[in-house]
Amino acid sequence: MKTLQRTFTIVKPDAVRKNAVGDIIEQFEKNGFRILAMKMLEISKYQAEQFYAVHAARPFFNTLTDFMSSGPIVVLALEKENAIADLRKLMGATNPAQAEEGTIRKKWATNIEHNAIHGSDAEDTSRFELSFFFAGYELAK
Ligand code: FUP
Repeated sequence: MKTLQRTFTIVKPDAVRKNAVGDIIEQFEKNGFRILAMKMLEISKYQAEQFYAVHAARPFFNTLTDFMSSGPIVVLALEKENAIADLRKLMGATNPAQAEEGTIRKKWATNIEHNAIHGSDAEDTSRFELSFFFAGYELAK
């Protein structure tokens, strides 16, 4: 029996500014992810700080939250078998200089700060991140 898993992703402001939204969503679909929910929105600095609270003590927290509140983002709930690990693989390394050929960050990221896409890294973070951006009814499918 197939065990479907859900994960959460953000097309970040840099990728939206590069008109990369369509290409990135196409890559999700071509790689077997089902789109459960999706929306485009802007978040405030405070909302970005809440979302990235786990990184509050890191030196890049201020620039990260400035960047994430600098323009529109697209948030998606995705589903497939092994979704969390498979999305991380499709995204590529955090620093695009280390990202493998064929990954989204290799193609679209500018640098480690402006790296095109976010993806949940574990089951607990995916639950938190999905519920941060989507209400229960939007995922009840
Ligand atoms: P990832 O899970 O690959 O997005 O990477 P991390 O959780 O380590 O970092 C979260 C975000 O912080 C990155 F996507 C970009 C930003 N960051 C920096 O701006 N500078 C760094 O040195 C590391 C991460």
